[in-house]
Amino acid sequence: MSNRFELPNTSRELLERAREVAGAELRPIADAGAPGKLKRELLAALAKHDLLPRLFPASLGGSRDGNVSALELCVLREGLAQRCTEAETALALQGLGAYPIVQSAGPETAGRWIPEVARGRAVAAFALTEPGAGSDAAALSLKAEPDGDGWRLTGEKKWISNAPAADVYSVFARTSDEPGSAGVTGFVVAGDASGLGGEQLELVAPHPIGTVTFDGVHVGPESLLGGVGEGFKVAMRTLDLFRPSVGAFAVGMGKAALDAALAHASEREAFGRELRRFQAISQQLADMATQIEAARLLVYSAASRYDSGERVTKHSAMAKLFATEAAQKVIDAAIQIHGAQALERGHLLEELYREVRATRIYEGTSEIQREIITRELYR
Ligand code: COS
Repeated sequence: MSNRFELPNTSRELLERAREVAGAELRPIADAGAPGKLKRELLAALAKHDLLPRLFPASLGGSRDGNVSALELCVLREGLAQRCTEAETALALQGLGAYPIVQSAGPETAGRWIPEVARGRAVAAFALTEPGAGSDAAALSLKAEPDGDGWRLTGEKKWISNAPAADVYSVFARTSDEPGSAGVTGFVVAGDASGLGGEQLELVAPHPIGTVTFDGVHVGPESLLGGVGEGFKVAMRTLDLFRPSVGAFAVGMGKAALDAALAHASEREAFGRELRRFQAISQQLADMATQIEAARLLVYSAASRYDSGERVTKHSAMAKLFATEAAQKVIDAAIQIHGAQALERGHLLEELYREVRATRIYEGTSEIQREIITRELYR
């Protein structure tokens, strides 16, 4: 990146390509399937168009020369979100579920799973949250007890995207009685492991999400993500990478809502003039565009900092916080400008309104992002 304010041409081209593929190829696949259900054909199409493999290094079956680029992840998410949120989320969840394995599993385990995830043949999931541990992730209680040369996992995860149908889970469990983050260890768990169960949940978020139950699930020593007791850091490092990209998803949705509002305000007339001729509307359009632009700058600044190796915990939290809050406001304003038609089921804005809400909760609520930012300010 030549500076922190403009995307390089190659990134702009990738964004445009992601948007086009999403509209022409992915949207029809998403619309043909049942709402909220896992769609493997969407992952296959994301792989066929070389979008999903771009998240992973060629050495692990992806199509990148090197490690992940946070900038490219954001570009892909923003582009896909503008035309097909379901494809966007399918791509993002493969990354979120798989990155603990890319970054922290042994080469054999990474080689077993990542090429399959990168090619859309295996579905990945990130399993941190529990019924009793959401924002306070270090309070998790899924128990991992020594079992032969491995461990036995007992307990429950909840609100896990892609569960219970995922093929591979990055799971965070407690390996010692020590309270807090020090007793947390990460494991790779195969979706068909004996004793693993779960059920789908119906949520306002339209992507697949469910519970995962562990009834004495045995995992071997090769399943470790990092060292024993290092799992919390594995999870936090993954979130540092993915939080700006949740912001990019929000920017993409906000842009789609702004475009719809701009078109409507210049086509629709009331009291003898176009809606955009009313100051009440034109001032809102200006604020919406400014919010989206500010969000975009924060997102790509955090991503480019990540790629240059900087510590990004604060910027990552700022990008997610601002972009998701901004997108919620922008989508709400776009609905207000449209009136009742935007509330009809199946209208783009009705979809975006349902889709954007969860982004202020998952991967750390807005309140947690603020907590992280303030802690970093005092570091
Ligand atoms: N990268 C690397 N290490 C990190 C880190 C990061 N971003 N954030 C924290 N750590 C390390 C700390 O350095 C600390 O290590 P030491 O014990 O060696 O000093 C350890 O992890 C514990 O950190 P901390 O004391 O800050 O943990 P807390 O329990 O106070 O909580 C927050 C930290 C609030 C940041 C964490 O619980 C969080 O992110 N919660 C939201 C969870 C979430 O996003 N859930 C969504 C799941 S995906 S849908």
